[in-house]
Amino acid sequence: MNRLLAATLLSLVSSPVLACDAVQLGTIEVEQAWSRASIGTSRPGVVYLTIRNAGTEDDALVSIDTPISGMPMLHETVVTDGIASMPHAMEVPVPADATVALEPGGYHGMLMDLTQVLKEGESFPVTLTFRNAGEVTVPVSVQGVGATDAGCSENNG
Ligand SMILES: [Cu+2]
Repeated sequence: MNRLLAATLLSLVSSPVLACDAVQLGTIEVEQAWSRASIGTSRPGVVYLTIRNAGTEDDALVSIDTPISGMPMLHETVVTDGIASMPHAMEVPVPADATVALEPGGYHGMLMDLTQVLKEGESFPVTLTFRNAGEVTVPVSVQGVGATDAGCSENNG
């Protein structure tokens, strides 16, 4: 797989999906950002991604933003006595020298009030704000309705 430079982000609106490629922000690396196609705009969309903190200081993802949602939020799926709920997460801890995944069944970005239908094969930008590292915008690739991962080949483990 070709790893494209983060500089190609400058053209992310019109470029093909680059979500499998890592985006660097200091010692933070974000990769495999993906979402699912939506039936319409009445139900919230999701964002999943992987964050690596190669640094020696703990950080945290404190908010997400995207033009395709009127109210993007961080959620955590919690199962208590067999019943799943999705409380609002104030932040997602990203400890030093650790990899944290926003993934089905765990932390995720929830995109309330979608402003457009999410179509498979398209992508949209999401801006992540970290407490220490600051902001970075990554392209999120829209997978099929039943997708369970980013559809990237995991060859750089
Ligand atoms: Cu949620």
